[in-house]
Amino acid sequence: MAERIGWDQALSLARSGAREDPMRLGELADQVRRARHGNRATFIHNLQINPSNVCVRDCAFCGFAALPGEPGGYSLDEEDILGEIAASGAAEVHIVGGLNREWDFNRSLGLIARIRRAFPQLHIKAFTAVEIDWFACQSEIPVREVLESLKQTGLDCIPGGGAEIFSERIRKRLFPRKIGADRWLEIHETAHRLGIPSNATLLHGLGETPEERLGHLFRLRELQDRTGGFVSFVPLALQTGAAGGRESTMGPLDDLVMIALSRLVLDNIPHIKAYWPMLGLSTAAVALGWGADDLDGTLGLEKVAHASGADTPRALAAGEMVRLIREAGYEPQERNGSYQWVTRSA
Ligand code: V47
Repeated sequence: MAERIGWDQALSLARSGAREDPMRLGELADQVRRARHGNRATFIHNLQINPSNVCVRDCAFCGFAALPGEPGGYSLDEEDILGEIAASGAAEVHIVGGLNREWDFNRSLGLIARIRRAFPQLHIKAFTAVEIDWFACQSEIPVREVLESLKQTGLDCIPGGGAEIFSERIRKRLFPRKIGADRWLEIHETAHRLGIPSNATLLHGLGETPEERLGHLFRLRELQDRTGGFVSFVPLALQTGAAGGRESTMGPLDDLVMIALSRLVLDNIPHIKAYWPMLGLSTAAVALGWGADDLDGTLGLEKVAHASGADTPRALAAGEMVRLIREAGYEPQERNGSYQWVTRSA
């Protein structure tokens, strides 16, 4: 087996490699991706539900959230959510929302219970570490008990959101009221120890240095060495429609370099997602040759990226995902939430 990439080598790739020979970086990541996943690229028929955008945290980059009482705040009700899931026929629901006192732990747990009862086969990916922390603090229940209750009620996995960038410098400047790296990692570790798999994200474009990006990746790698609970890593490209201020150096090539670095450093996380709502369809398709092996999903009702100015479609049909993957030169494979293959009847 090839030797594991260390900090110095990763830093040299992230600094001079990315600037002087980005294609070489892409090729290295593609070799790793091909050894793991061959020519296959996967996607899932899924649906994103954002029960409420009302959030007390006020993060500078987020165009989705509204402070309590601010115009534009909304809260869905359970009947509507169940109706949306039924209408979608999705294999997976991804639930993520703001920190809203109306959506406390009991109500959120009740939502999972109702979804599980109505859709026994549905893969339920719900509540970021930020929301889990909020539930625990508001209800004065330990994180472990929050996660145990969610698991018993029907939660399958927790999404990777809320990690942003593991840098105290940037957290203090842009999201000072949100949990930091230590707490985010502690919650994921607790989930993994309870047998709840999870994903991880990194939000790039916030003015972070190559060292800060790599610091984030290496902390994830270290936790994964100990638990093995991360299934997928999702680099999120900052959308600036609402918040403004993406660095002028940011663009598709930087997005691809981020994906390549992720594939090279995170040798212990099986999947790297090219999240098309934020990357754009063309960059997401090209990213399949830079280390990514999965395009997330059809994503009906996605709101977080689009509220922050993403100009990608709101959702794609499964057929459109197949076409996108095929036209990029890969073999499309629909999957379920556990990355098992799904065969669609014509
Ligand atoms: O937590 C907020 C980010 C996340 C912006 O686990 C922004 O499978 C870019 O986590 N520009 C939610 N990003 C999305 C997310 C996710 C997406 C796809 C798959 C998975 C998974 C997880 O979006 C938030 C925050 O980190 N975000 N605002 C913005 N302006």
